[in-house]
Amino acid sequence: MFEKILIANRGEIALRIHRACREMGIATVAVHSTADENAMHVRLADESVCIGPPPAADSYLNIPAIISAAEVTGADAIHPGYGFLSENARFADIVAEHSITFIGPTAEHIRLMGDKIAAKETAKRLGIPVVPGSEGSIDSLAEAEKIADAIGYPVIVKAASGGGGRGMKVVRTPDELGPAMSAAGTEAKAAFGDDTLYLEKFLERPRHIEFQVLGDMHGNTVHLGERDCSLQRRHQKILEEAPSPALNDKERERMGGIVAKAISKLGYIGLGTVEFLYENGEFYFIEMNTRLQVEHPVTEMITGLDLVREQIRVATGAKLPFRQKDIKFRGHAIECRINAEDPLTFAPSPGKIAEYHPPGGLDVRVDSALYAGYTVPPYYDSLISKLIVRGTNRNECLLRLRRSLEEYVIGGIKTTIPLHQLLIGNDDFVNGAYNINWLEAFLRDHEG
Ligand code: MV4
Repeated sequence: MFEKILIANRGEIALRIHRACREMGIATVAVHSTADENAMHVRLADESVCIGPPPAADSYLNIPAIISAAEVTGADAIHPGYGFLSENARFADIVAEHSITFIGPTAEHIRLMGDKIAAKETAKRLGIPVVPGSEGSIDSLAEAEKIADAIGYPVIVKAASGGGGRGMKVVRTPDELGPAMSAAGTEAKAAFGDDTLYLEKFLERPRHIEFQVLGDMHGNTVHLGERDCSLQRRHQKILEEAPSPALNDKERERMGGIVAKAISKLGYIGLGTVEFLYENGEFYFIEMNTRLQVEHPVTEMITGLDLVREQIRVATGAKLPFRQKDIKFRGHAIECRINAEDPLTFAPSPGKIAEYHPPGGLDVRVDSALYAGYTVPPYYDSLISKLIVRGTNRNECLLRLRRSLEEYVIGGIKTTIPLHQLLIGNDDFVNGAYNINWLEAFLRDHEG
C-alpha cells in the first residue's frame, strides 16, 4: 500500500480524497495556491506545499511544481481528483516517469478516451451501442452532406477533442451544414488546437445516463449502476440521481453488463464513467470519462462502497474485493450541487462565509470544504458543497432532501440552495419527467 499520497486538487474533492487516505492509514500531502493558504484541505493534510499564485494555470495545473512537491515530500502516488490534471495523459506519463503512481487509468486509456472519435470507435468495437453517424472524422463538406443525407437531419457536428459542449453545432437543414462545420472547426481549433470534426444524428430529447465502472489489473471489472445527470445548465450539472427514474432493473442489468464486459476487454484499470444519451428506450454511447467524478457520491450512497478507496486499492495492483453479484443497489440517492452563485442568474458570488450550519441526520451527507469565516476565492470553480441524500425509495429521498435543504444555512454569500428548493417543488422533477433540455426551459419560465 502507498505510504503517502499527494492530492493534486482543492476544495471538497481534496478533502474527500484526504478522508479516504486517512481511513486507510495513508499520509497526505496537500498542494495549494497562495489563494488557498487557509483552505480546509490544507489544514487537514499531514503536509502542504504552496505550488504557485492564484491562477490555476500557475498552480493546480503547474506540472513541474506538483512533481517537485511530490519529490520533496516523498509521496509515492498522486491523486488528481476531477478537473485540473485528472484527464491529462501527458501528466500521467510524467508522473510515471518520476516513479510515482498516478491514481487513475493508464495514460494510453486517458489519451484514447480524450479523442472522442477514437473513443466512439472503441466503444462500437467492444459492443457498446453508439449514436449513428460518421465512421471517423469528416474531412470535407461533400462527405458530411452524404452522411447527413443517409442518417437524416437534424445532425450534430462535434469536435474530436471536444468537451464541455465546445465545438458542437446542431444542423437542421443541408444549407446549415457548411457554416456549422466552419464554426465548429474554428471553435475547436481555438479551444483545443485541433479542428478534427465528426458527425452524428442529433437526438432531440434524450436523458444523460452514465454508468460507473471499476476495473483492476487482473481483468476483473464491475459496473456500479447508473446516474441520471440530465439536469444541467450550459453543460454544468446541477443535480444528479441514482438510479435513473427512467430505467428499470432489466435495462440496468443489460446495459451495465454490456459496459462492464467492454471495459474488461479494453483492459481498463481504475474508475471510469461511460456516458450515454438515452431516448425512447435506447442507449447511445457518447463519451467515456477516465476520472473520479463530482457525482460519485450518489453511487456510493446506493452501493455502500467507498469509490476513492477502491480507486486507490486498484492503483496498488490489488484485486477487486467483490464481484458483480456482490454489488447490491439499495434505495435512491440525489446529489445537489451547491454553487457560490446567484440561484437564478448564476452570477458568481464569492466572499466570506458568515454563517455555516450543514444539515445532518440519517442518510444525509455533505461533501464540502466550507467553514464559518472561510472566504470563497473568486479564481476557481464555484462548487462549494454537495448535499447528498439517500432514501429507501425515490419518494423518501425527495422528502429527506427537502428537509435537508431547509436545514442548510450558508450565510454571507449567495448560493444555489434556493434553486434546489424550487426544483423539488416542481411536479415534473418530482415525477422524474425530465430530459437534458428540461432545466434550461424551467429556468426561462422562472426568470420573470
Ligand atoms: C449530443 C446531443 C444530442 N445528440 N449528441 C453535449 C456535451 C457532449 N458531451 C455531448 N453533448 C450532447 N451530444 C447527439 N448526437 C446533445 C448533447 C447535449 C447534452 C448531452 C448531455 C447532457 C447535457 C447536454 C446538453 C446539451 C446538449
